[in-house]
Amino acid sequence: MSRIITVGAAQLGPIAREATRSAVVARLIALIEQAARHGCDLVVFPELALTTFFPRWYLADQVEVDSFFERQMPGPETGALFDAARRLGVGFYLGYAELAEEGGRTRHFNTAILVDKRGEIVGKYRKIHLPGHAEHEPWRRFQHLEKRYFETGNLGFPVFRAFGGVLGMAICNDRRWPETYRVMGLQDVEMVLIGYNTPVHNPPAPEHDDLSQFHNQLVMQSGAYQNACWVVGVAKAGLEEGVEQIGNSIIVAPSGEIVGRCTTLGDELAIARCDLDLGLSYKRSVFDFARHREPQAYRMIVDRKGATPPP
Ligand code: ING
Repeated sequence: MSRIITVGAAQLGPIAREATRSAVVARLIALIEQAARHGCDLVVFPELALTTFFPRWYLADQVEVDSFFERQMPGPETGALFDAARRLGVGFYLGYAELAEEGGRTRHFNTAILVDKRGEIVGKYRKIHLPGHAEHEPWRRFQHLEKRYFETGNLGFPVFRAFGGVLGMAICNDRRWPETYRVMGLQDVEMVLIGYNTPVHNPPAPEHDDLSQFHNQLVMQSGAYQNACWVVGVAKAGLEEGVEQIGNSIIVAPSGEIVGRCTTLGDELAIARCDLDLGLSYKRSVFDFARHREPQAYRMIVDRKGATPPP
C-alpha cells in the first residue's frame, strides 16, 4: 500500500522591504489555489515567507526590527492564508519571524509551522543553526544578522504525525548540518520540510559562491538518502533588495534523486507525488539504524594534534 503526499514546493520571488503582509499573503494564497487545482495535499513556503530577508540590514531601531515579526499566528493579516487552506483542503509549511512572550520575557525566533488540511497548526520549529554574525560588519556587501535578531531555537528537532506520515521541519542553514536530518532520522522521519533564503554571495567565503547551487543540492540530497526520507527545500529567490538569492527549490526522494525542481527565480510551484513508503526500502536495508548503526562505538576523540589541520 503506498502512502502518497502530493507536495507543492511553493518558491517565492523577491519580497520588497515595503511589501505589506496582505500583499504577500495574496501571493501565498495564489500558490495554494494553484496547488489545489493540481491536487496537492501540502504546500511548502520559504523561510521568512511573509517579509523581505531583513537580516541583510543593520537596523538600530528595535521597533523597526520588530515590525518584521508576527506577534500572533494566525494574526489579522495572515488568517486569510489559514482560511484558504481550510477551504481548499491543502496544508502548508510557513516560515516567519516569531515574536513570543514566554517565561515573562519577549523572545524572537526564526520559526516554521506545519498547518494541516483543516487549517490547524500541528507543529512548530524554531531555527537552531543561525548563520552570520551579531554585530554590524560594514566590510560586508550586505549583512547577515540572524545572530542579532533571533535566539537559537529551543524546541529541538521534533517530528509530527501528519498527512499520513511522520514529518519534520528545518530552516535554511539547518539543511547544511547532518545533525539536523539525523536527529529526525532517529525519530523515523519520512519527510523533512525546509524553507531557505540563500544569497549567491557569501561575504566571508566568496570562493564558495560558484558552488552555491551545488552545495544547496548536495546537502539536501545527502540528508534525504542518509536518513531514508523525502526532503523538500523551497527558496525565496531572485534579486531581493539588491541581493541575488538562489532559487533551485527541489523535491528530493529517499533515494537522493531530485524528482521536482523550480526553474525560475519567481513565484513558482513545483509538484511531486511523494510515496512515503519509498523510504522503507532504505530504512529496512542500508539505513536500518537498529542493525547497522554503532552508537556505542562512536566516540569524539579530539586532541590538539588531531583537531587542528596541518599548517
Ligand atoms: N542563509 C544561508 C544558508 O545557510 C549561508 C546562509 C549562505 C550560509 C551562503 C553559507 C553560504 O543557506 C540562511 N538564511 O541561513
